[in-house]
This record gives sequence, C-alpha cells and structure tokens, in this order.
Amino acid sequence: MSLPARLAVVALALSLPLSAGRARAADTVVKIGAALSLTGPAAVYGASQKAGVQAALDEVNKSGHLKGVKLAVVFEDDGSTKEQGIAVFQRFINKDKVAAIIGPTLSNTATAADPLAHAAKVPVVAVSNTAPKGITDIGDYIWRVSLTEGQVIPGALKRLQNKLHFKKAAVLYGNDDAFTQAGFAVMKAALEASGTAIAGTQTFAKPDRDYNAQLTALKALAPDILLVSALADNAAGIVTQARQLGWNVPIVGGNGFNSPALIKNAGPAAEGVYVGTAWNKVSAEAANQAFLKLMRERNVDPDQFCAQAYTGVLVIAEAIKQSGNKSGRDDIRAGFAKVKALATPLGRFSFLPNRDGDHEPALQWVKDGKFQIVP
Ligand code: 1QQ
Repeated sequence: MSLPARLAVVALALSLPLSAGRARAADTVVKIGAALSLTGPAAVYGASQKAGVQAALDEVNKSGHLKGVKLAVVFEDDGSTKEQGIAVFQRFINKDKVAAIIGPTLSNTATAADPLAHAAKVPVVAVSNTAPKGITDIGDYIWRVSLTEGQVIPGALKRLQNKLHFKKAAVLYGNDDAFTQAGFAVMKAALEASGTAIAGTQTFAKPDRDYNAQLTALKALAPDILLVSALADNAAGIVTQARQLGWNVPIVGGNGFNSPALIKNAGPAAEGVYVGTAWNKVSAEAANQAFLKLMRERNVDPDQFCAQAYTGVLVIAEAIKQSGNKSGRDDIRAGFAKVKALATPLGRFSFLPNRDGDHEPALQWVKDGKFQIVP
C-alpha cells in the first residue's frame, strides 16, 4: 500500500467511530505473566496449570464480563528452580511490564522470586504454593489461591484417624525443598496434636531415586501409617518401593501427591494412597460443573493444579471488576481485598486477612487407578 493510501486508512479508522457516534475506546489489554514449571521436577504440575490458565483466560475474554478489558497471558518456564524463577520474574516486571503474575509453581521458587515482585509493587497470585510460611508473609503484593498444607493436612489426618485408628506414625520427607520441609513440619505438628506417636522420621533429596534404606528403617519400627512429604516424582518412587518391600501400611501424602502423575508412574502401587486436596472434583456446584464441561471440551482431564490455576485467573478478573474495570498493578491488588465468596471450581472463594485463600478442602484417595473423593 502506498503511503497516501495508508494514511487514508488510518484517517478512516480514526474518524469512523466518532462519525458513527458510538465512540468506544479500544479494549485495554491487561498482561498477566504466568511463571510455571514447564521443565524440571515440577513439570507435571506446570503442564496442568498452563491448561487451566489458558482456559480461564479464554472464558473471561469470551464472556465480556470485564468492560473494555481483555486479558492476555505471557507463559514462561520457571524451570522448577529459584534461579530461573527469579529471571522470569525480572522479565515479567521490567520487560513485559505485566499487571499481575501467576505462579511460580513451587513454594521453593516463590520464596526467591516473590520478593522481587513485592519490591516492584507487582501483585502475585500463587496458585500452587502450599508452604504455610514464607509466601504471603513476604508482603502485601503477594496473594494466594492455593490452600496451605496447614489448611489441609490436619483436617485430612483427623478424618483418617477416625477411619483407620492409627496410634503410631512414621514420616518420610524431602529435606531440600521449602514445600516438602514445610509439609513435614505441618504433619509433625498435626500428629502431635492428635496424640499420635511419631515412631521415626527419614529424609531424602529431590535427585534421589532409591529410598530403600529409609523405607526399610521406618518399616522396622512397625508404624500404623506412613506420611510422606514429597514432590510427585519422588512420591511415585517412594510408594512403589514401599510396596515392593511388602510394606502395606496406609500411606498419606502431602500436596505433592495431588498429581495424576503419581498414579501414572506408581501404577497399582498407588492404590489406597490418601491425600488431602484443595479441589473436590465431584462437587456439584455450578462453577465446578461448568469448569469440568469446559475442560472436557478442550480435551483436558483436569487435576487440582488445573482447577487452582483456573481459579487464579478468575480471581484476577474479579479484582479488576471490583476496581471498576481498572487494571493497573495497584488497582488489581486493591481489588483482591474485595473478592468475596467468588464462585470458582474450588468452591466459594475469598481471601483471608493474611492474603491466603479460604475455601473448603476435601480428602481423596487412589481407587481403581484414579483419584476419588472420600465421601
Ligand atoms: C509447593 C507445592 C507443590 C507440591 C506443588 C506445586 O505445593 O511447592 O508449595
């Protein structure tokens, strides 16, 4: 197109809305940065989270719920590490100039990356960090949708104690990760509070693949139950090797167990494993049923991480709405405080005064090769 022709097109574009008498400013595009573990030991969670974020974003945009605002997402891989999480956050804050950040996947990464966002006054919504301490207490730009281990495990253990009547427990946990360490602290406190004796404790690290020494030592103590705080990769190996040792004690996992990757990788050894969950997949609530239908249409079999990531986007959209469709970083942060009983796949969602999430948890176990909610 020649220059005059191009100018004519521009002139037309500029004049048309006015002359037509229905001037409507172009939609403001609100950029959200999603820092997810697409590689590394937490990649099984990240893939699921990405599907949830994308689905929610498409739904919000399609609904026209936000007047004059369209959401856009920049996905980046946090690599399941602190270093890469920091690099991604720097890019989001300074280069992409996002209005809000979702992620990073692991608590371990969040403890290193979130302080950058807080210092730059960029709101963060954690959708899978469950370490009770060291996340939202970084500061008031850090909010979270994911229930902490402290909000899930004590209740799950109480229900299981009524069912299984255990008196003596053993605990195995990862000692090189903020989440697995925090999960252990929560398990220990919950066992002590319930009067359960802790017969023994063993540890491992993320690169470990052989847990036979730890499992053999714990088995010898003859506990009634084994609690495990581990990411999905380690979890599958631990469960498999425990059963290979002929140890058939009930196993209860922390949040790391909530991925179907556990079942895929442990196979029949995963049968009967219990885990407290933030997502009641059989909830009949309309928002959950709509989510399930939507994901079916997208050929995604959702897990808790997908539902939480989906909810993270809904919460950001609601915050924008609550700010009168204003979408600056501080508008979004101020809007979070006004999110009340929002209908989400996780249930009615609100934030607590400390910016952690608040909704009902559930208990699930592996039965017939899949997670099923314990009624
Ligand atoms: C955390 C977790 C992981 C198990 C899932 C991402 O809960 O790191 O806090």
